[in-house]
Amino acid sequence: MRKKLIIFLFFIGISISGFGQNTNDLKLWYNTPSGSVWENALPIGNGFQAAMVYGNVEKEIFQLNEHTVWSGSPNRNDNPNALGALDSVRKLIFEGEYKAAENMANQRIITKKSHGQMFQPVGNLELTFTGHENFSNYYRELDIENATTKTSYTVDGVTYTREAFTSFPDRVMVIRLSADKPGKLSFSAALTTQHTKNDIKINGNNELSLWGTTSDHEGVEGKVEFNALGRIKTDGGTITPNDNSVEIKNANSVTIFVSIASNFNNYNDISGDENQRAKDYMDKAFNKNFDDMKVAHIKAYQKYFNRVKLDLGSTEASKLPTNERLNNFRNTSDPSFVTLYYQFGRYLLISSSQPGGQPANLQGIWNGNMKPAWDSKYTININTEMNYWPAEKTNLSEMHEPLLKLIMELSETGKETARVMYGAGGWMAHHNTDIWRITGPLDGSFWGIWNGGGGWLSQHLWERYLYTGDKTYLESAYTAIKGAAEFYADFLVEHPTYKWLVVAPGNSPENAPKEHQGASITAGSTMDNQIVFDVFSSTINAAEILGKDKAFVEKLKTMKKRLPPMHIGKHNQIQEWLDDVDDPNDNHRHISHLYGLYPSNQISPYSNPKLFAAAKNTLLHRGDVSTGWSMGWKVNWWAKMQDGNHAYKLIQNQLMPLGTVRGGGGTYNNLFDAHPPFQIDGNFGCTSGITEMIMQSSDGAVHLLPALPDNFDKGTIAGILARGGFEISNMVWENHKLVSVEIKSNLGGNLRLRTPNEIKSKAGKKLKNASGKNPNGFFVVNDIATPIISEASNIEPLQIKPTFLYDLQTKKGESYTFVVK
Ligand code: FUC
Repeated sequence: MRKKLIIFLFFIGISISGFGQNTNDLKLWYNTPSGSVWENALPIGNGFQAAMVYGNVEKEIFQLNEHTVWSGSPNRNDNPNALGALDSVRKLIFEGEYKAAENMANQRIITKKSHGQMFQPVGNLELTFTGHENFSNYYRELDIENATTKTSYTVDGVTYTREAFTSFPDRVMVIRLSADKPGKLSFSAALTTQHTKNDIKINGNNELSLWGTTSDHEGVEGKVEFNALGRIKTDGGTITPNDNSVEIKNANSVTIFVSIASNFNNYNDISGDENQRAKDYMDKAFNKNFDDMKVAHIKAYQKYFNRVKLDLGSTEASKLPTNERLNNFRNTSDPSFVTLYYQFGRYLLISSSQPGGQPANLQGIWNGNMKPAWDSKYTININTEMNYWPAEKTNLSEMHEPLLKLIMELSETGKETARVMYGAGGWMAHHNTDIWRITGPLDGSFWGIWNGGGGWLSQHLWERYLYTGDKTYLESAYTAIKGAAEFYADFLVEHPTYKWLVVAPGNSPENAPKEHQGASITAGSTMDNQIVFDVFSSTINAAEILGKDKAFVEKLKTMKKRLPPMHIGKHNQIQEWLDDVDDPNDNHRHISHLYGLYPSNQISPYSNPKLFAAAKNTLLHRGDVSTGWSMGWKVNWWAKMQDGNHAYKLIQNQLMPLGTVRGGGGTYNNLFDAHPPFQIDGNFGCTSGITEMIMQSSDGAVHLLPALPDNFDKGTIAGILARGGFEISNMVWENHKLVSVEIKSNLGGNLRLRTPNEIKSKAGKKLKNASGKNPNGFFVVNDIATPIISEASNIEPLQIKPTFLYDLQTKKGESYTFVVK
């Protein structure tokens, strides 16, 4: 009876303690298989190779991906006709002939070549278990503390277990199948694919091989060649090769190793040998012991994952399977579901973005469709940036590297685009890119005319420096940071009416005011202005830190003064465009003009309270219902508005089964974010937003507990990072009050703390009250121009919660503990 109870507790994943991040809180688990639904399957990955694990009983599927398996081949998509059309397009915009300008842009600026390539699946590893139709005791899980999956069930009194992981150190996927009685394991294994150019064969008697070439797309020939190998090790029983599969009979246990490689070297070179690579990974791994590999895998994974611990408490609601928790979340108190979702975001970033690999694309590294939505590429007018919002602050700086590398590569390819299309120096990118690092405009002018992709991305290079303080890194990224500014310095043009320097053509991503004839093309959209402001500011700051380019810095300072200020319009909103044409009933998913609130820091309750109040109205006008990633962005915005309850409401909206709210996104059973369809940006955006509810560091101070909702009345967090190299080593709050916090200073310098209640040092010493600007350079907030307020506006600052502001000089490497006063 006792034994049964223990097994029962194990299977339903009951957490014994009520408060404390115990292991069961870090599992996605289910008591039904995935069936044919991809979004029920569980993602594993090591940044290079990935799988969706279905956990089906009779026909198990591991849907395979590899990070470089993309359609097409090295190519560029600039449209050189743009240069000749630029003046005419600008003239039409300035004359208010927006539709005509858009038509001309479609003809002469938008690419006539590739609109971007597709991230494609490799194929499936399929395991068929004849006679397993009638099963009981079904259980499957994804353990995000160990980055492993497990499926188990019972047939005819025999319990079968499958474990799988994609090893970080060994670069292969390993699956171990076992039965609790000897000689009971019989199944067949095969590799399948949707690629038409393929070669599937069996090597010797125990190795499956799938070779293929990716698709031609958008007039670009598919030339990525890949090879997946599945080599099988049996304990007992027999293994027999068939045409395209192998048959295992009466084994005690079986281990399957899967390696995948392609010929991709970099965006310009696909001369690698996929077969040799796949064989090398396989040969290195195959003689290793499963348990040893698992230990090494978990150790490598936990090096990153264990850096952050979050505990928001847990309730009875947490004891149910993940799909039921998702169903219930909006109607119950299940704080540890937020913790799970938060840590799942970190799990996904570690699993889809590793140094040396491709950055997480629209679906991370998980895609089963030959023609995925939006090609599963890199949309850089929000989605790709959002993927990396959690990177630095949730202590996963290394995972940022693939994106930083992509940006460095775009700073090469985008140079030619800037020159050929716009006659400008520096580099630029439009609203999408792909593995070939295209930088031309695609999808039609409405979307593609936007040219801020390079500028926005370049801020990630600067942000990396603000968190790590690594000057050698800054030096290596400087040319790219400066290159983004050089583009704008050449491209900006004087607005004939307002005399400001504006981006033209440009747009406010994917949105258009009714007054502009349904065309998005414009001059001086608020987001473009904010991005140029940041690009210039970061370049000036970086150049001054590195002691470079005095004359260029002076030039940028002069130009910066001529950028349009932000505008508060007649509806007391932040204007999206230079003209006051916002529709308060517009609930478009992009709220690009709030880039200045988050991820940037141009809208602050402390330095420009009226703008801050206007940002709130903009958020209220747009409403809460939106696509997955848009909800993720809104969590960050409401956190910046210091409104924890509204941020929490967005988390509730996001953590709903898809289809609960009409017109909105939601979450799939495997906790993948639903745009719909699946897009991983919403997962990452929400993980970032939860951090921003607990700690912010972009507005001149380390702000502790800025936006706690009623539901997070007590909790602890450890390991998150602030700018300036400050690590919140441990923070405890209760009844919405900061009880204690330990902060490690990795770089030294002034620690300016903003807290919701008074604190003192642990030794009882009174802290110095802060005043003036924070002398710590990592906390620089660049002064914005005074906003222009419409005569029709009666905007007033909001009442914000009082806070306490302290300064403490810290020493590099030392920790400081503070307690409630
Ligand atoms: C942008 C968004 C869409 C979608 C796509 C991938 O175009 O507006 O909502 O997320 O990117």
